[in-house]
This record gives sequence, structure tokens and C-alpha cells, in this order.
Amino acid sequence: MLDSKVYKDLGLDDIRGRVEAGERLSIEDGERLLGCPSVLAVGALAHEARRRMHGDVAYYVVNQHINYSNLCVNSCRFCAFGRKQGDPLAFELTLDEILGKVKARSQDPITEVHMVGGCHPSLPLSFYEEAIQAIKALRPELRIKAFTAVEIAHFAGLEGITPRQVLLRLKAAGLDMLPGGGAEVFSPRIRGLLCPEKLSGQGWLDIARDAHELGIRTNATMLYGHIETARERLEHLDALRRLQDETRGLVCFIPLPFQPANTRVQDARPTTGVEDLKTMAVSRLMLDNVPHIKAYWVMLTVKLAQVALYFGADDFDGTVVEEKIGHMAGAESEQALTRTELERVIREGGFSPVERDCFFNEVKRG
Ligand code: V47
Repeated sequence: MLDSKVYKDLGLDDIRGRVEAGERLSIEDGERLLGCPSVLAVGALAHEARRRMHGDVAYYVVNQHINYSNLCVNSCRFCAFGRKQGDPLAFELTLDEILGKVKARSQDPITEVHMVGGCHPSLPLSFYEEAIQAIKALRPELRIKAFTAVEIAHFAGLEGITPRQVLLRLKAAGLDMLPGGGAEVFSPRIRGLLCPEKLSGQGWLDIARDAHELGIRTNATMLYGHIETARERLEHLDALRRLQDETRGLVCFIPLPFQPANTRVQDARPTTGVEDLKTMAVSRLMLDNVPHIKAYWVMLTVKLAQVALYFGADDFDGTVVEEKIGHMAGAESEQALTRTELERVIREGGFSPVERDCFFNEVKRG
């Protein structure tokens, strides 16, 4: 933390005291931090909270993203990935093609497959069960983090069963965890304007709760930097914090800066670095019960993600290899990082790299 005089001058003395005492911050505290003109003062508070939880460790994972299809029944205005049938950029992988992607990486020390797609109009749940089973048969040591709460709700609708039943079937097939996508901003106002067909914010939270109750842990995201207010961001964080008080099932939170290219959000501009760092820091400070905060380099760029490790983030995500959702929306980052590159960026940032699996268990290599 910076000198107490700095916080006194900024009118944030009370918040500094609460962070020092490990007390919970209110939504209003969060608004004051987001509005604070000194990104360093806010960042130093978040760094203190981060250091208490994780010391100088920064985590990364050796993973592989697989997008099985971008066909989507929804038309979210912020999304450049989803396509309708017949669109020249629409794609759909067969089971063999999904397995081909896993086989192509069989020499790499991957521990996690992150698999998501759009809300495909017709693929049955059995397709996803078979995909999970086949990947596990090929490489039993892999953890499969797949299908957002939005996809789970969609599968349930197609099959005429409950999201809980979908989760149970996927778990039985070998699903280890749900990724954090689809949360966007929970505000009904924002969803009405940007993604009216999508599962509601409350629906997202309910499915995450179902998953946690069934022993399936999840991540959570927030897509920010479009038309949401500071208050709506903070209410989103507060909703996640309340869910976590109930279930303890959230592993990692990922603030995603909106990438505007090829989207239908009017007058949208990319976020700025200071906005990204403040949002990261406020996320760490508000989500006092969520163990990990991810600097997702794909959306932030590698350089800003490295700096974000001083603003509350403790995780760098992973090698990724082939990313579509951010890059179709103009993300300027690389497609992949090697383990050596990830470790170098973390180490040169002044942190100790620790390889983890999807649950943040340390991976020890012989
Ligand atoms: O749900 C869509 C977002 C998410 C854009 O759980 C956009 O470990 C920026 O959830 N600009 C998918 N973001 C990515 C995601 C994720 C990524 C890495 C790790 C994990 C994890 C989860 O991307 C979507 C949506 O919120 N998104 N369009 C866009 N134009």
C-alpha cells in the first residue's frame, strides 16, 4: 500500500483502513475506487490483497482451447464469433475433427482442454457427452473445462430436461469444470440492449449454483468496457460475491475487456490500459472470497497482462494455442504462448511462475 497520506488526500482513507483490516468493501466503496484518479493508489490496495493470498506466485496453465462450432441461435451485439447457418465464416467440427485437434497436441504437456462454442441450433447432448468421453479415452490425464452456463441452459432447452440433469450427464461423461463465459454483465438493462435472447443474469447465477451444488466448480467472467455503468459492473461483482458466500464453488474470476472490431455495439471503442488495470484491481478488492483473478492475456495483450499482476491478478491463463472469440473481435494478442514464454513474462515481471491445473493444483514436472 502507498503512504496513508496519499489515501487521505484522495478521500480514500476509510477504504484503505478496510483493506488493511481485511474487511469487506461495499458497492459504494467499489464505485469510489473505480472513480479514483490515481490508478496506482487503487492498484497498490489490490496488490496488497493479492500478496496476502498468493505472495509473489503467479499461476499459468498448459492448455488447449477448442471451439467446436461458432453456430449460434443467439445474436449478441458484442460478439464477433457467433454465426448463422450458411454464413461463409460459420464452422462446425465433427467428433473426429475435435479428436484430431487433441491428437495434434499429443506430444505437448497439456493438462486442460477448454472447449466452448455458440449455442448450436441442433447438436444433441449425446454429441457433447461423446466428445468428452472420447477426449478422456485419448488422454485420461486431461481435465476438461467446457460449456458455459449459457450453453448448459441451451442444451437443457433442446433436450427438454433441466440444467441440473444436463450437468449430471456431462459430469458422468467426464466433465471436470465449467469455464466462466456467458456472464457478460448480469444487469437486465445491459442484457436487454446487447443480448436479449441470451440466458438472463439470474439464470447464469442459478446454473453456476446448480453446478457448485453438484460438485462441479466454475469460473466467472465480466465483459466490460461497452455500455455498462460503473454501478452495473459493481453489482455484477457483488452478485458473484454473494453466490460465492453460498457455495464456495467459484475458482477464478476473469474480467474481459470488450474488443469492439466486427461487433454491432455502436460507438464502441477499445478500453484503455488504465481502465483495464483499475477494473482488475477493483475485481480483486471486491471479490474477497474468490481465490483467483485472471489476467487473460488474449484480451489484455501479454504486456498489459504482465503489468496486471501488480494490480490484483495472480493468474496468467495459459498457452491457449488457437483462440477465436477474442481474435474474431480484433484482439491484437498472439494466438499462442509457449510454457517458456509464459514463465519468462511472469519471471521478468518479478513473480514466481507456478504451473497449475484447472483447479489451481500445482503441476510438478519431473
Ligand atoms: O463469454 C465475447 C466474451 C467470453 C467478446 O473460464 C468477448 O478460464 C471481448 O469466457 N470482446 C468467452 N470478449 C471467453 C471466456 C474465457 C476465456 C478464458 C478463460 C476462461 C475461463 C473463460 O468472451 C464470452 C464473452 O463474454 N466475449 N465477445 C468481445 N467482442
